[in-house]
Amino acid sequence: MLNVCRTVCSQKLKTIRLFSSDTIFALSSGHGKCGVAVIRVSGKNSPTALKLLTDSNVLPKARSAILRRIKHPISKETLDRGLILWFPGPKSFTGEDSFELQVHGGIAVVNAILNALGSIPSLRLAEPGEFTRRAFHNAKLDLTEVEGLADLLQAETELQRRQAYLQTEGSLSKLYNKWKKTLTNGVAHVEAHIDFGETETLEPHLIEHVAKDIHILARDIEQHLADGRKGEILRNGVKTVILGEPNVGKSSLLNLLCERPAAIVTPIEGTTRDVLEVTLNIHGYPLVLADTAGLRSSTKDIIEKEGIERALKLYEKSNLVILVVDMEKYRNWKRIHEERGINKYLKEYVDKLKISNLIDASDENISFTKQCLVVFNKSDLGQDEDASIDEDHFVRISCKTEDGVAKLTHMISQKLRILCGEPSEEHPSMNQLRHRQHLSDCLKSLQLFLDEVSSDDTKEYDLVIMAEYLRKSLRQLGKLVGNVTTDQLLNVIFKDFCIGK
Ligand SMILES: Nc1nc2c(ncn2[C@@H]2O[C@H](COP(=O)(O)OP(=O)(O)O)[C@@H](O)[C@H]2O)c(=O)[nH]1
Ligand SMILES: [Mg+2]
Repeated sequence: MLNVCRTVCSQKLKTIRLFSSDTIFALSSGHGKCGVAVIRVSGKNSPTALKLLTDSNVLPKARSAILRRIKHPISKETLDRGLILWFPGPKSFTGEDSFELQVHGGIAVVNAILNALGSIPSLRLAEPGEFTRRAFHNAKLDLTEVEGLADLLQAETELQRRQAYLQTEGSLSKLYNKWKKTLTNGVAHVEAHIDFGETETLEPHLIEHVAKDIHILARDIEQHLADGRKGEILRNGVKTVILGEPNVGKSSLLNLLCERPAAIVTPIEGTTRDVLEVTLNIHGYPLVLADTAGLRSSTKDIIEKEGIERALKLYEKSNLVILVVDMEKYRNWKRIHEERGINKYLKEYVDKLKISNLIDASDENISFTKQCLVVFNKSDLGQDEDASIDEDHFVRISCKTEDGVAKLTHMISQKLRILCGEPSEEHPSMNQLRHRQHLSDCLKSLQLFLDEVSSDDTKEYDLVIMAEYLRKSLRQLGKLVGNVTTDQLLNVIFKDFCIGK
């Protein structure tokens, strides 16, 4: 379809008056058959294009849906009847004059209208993300809002949608712009000091006042950075690895949670070698769940050894571990070691699996170095009265009878809430490495500024250097919201958009 349009675009019909340039159009709804398709046009020749398509000299009422026949600009043939929405700039998504057509979603209908638009000189098919890029250049959105919009289009779960929506609505933007304002104030005051010195026109102790504001700002940024990467984890999905020795039911558990036989299950040890990943939506949180090879050191099989290495690598990078234990084996161990508790068993277990650093345990207490749930599987194979299993992070299940699975899902969702948090407007979380880098650099310069303030007992500050530290911090915030950008950065951000957005 797009090829057809490109061809028509390149063969601009000379019979119609040539427009200056750069009005773009695209199908903004998804490709393929659908009930209604939305076609968007933006740029200074939108009014002319709209008049040509409706075969009228009058533009419709702004921002109202109006039913019209849509005609080919040259042949005047009616192509379809649909709703027209006219958005004169700057009150439009892009900030430019633009309009949208809601037409029947058949492939031929959409093709005919795109071809009709392509036949109008100076109109061309939009590049991916070009509408949003124009909105950014016309200051309709800042960079964090653009990123929020990209995430909104990619969001697969409810909580991802909520986080992206709040960001599109400016939750991060408001926070970062508030910080920018404080910094701009600080820079202005320090520069005034450089220009005028401590004259009567300047407030006494100005630098101390600026330092107080910067101190609060540095603390706020520090707190924002120390959020356990909640926003990033929610955006990317919670990386969860199922670990345990062979044959404990790891693959059975993955199949049960994703409700399909994704992994091969057999009684043969070493069945799973490759890492098998599935993406799940648990109570609105995204879970990237990986089944792995059973961990054992006895194998001579080089393929299984490679699988074990991959499992251990994944363990290092994971946000959440689901440690699977065979209930039968634990019961047998308990019969021999009556005096020893469950913590001892788990400590021996992780030592054997060569993931000792997962657990800190004494007889009474157990703690985990990363978020972890311990699943005692195969509960169907025998009765047991070991009450110590029913703790916060232990759960007894049977993949065979599905007993305990609802409880496990509930416990997983609690872990997901801890890892991702709840997106909120008041305390938005950053969710991209880019944000983290700019904020860390901003904080470094703020700390240098504060070091200058505290290092000089005589209060004879080097104001030139101090102003430069603040300007550097300000530049980082500018990069964050997009006042200071490069084409390279913009290309990276806009590459994730589709045509029509
Ligand atoms: N009785 C019983 N058998 C199970 C249970 N879960 C898994 N199994 C069996 O244990 C064997 C190993 O299961 P699998 O999921 O391949 O274990 P993995 O090696 O840890 O991935 C298979 O024969 C499964 O049918 C369970 O809850 N109860
Ligand atoms: Mg397996």
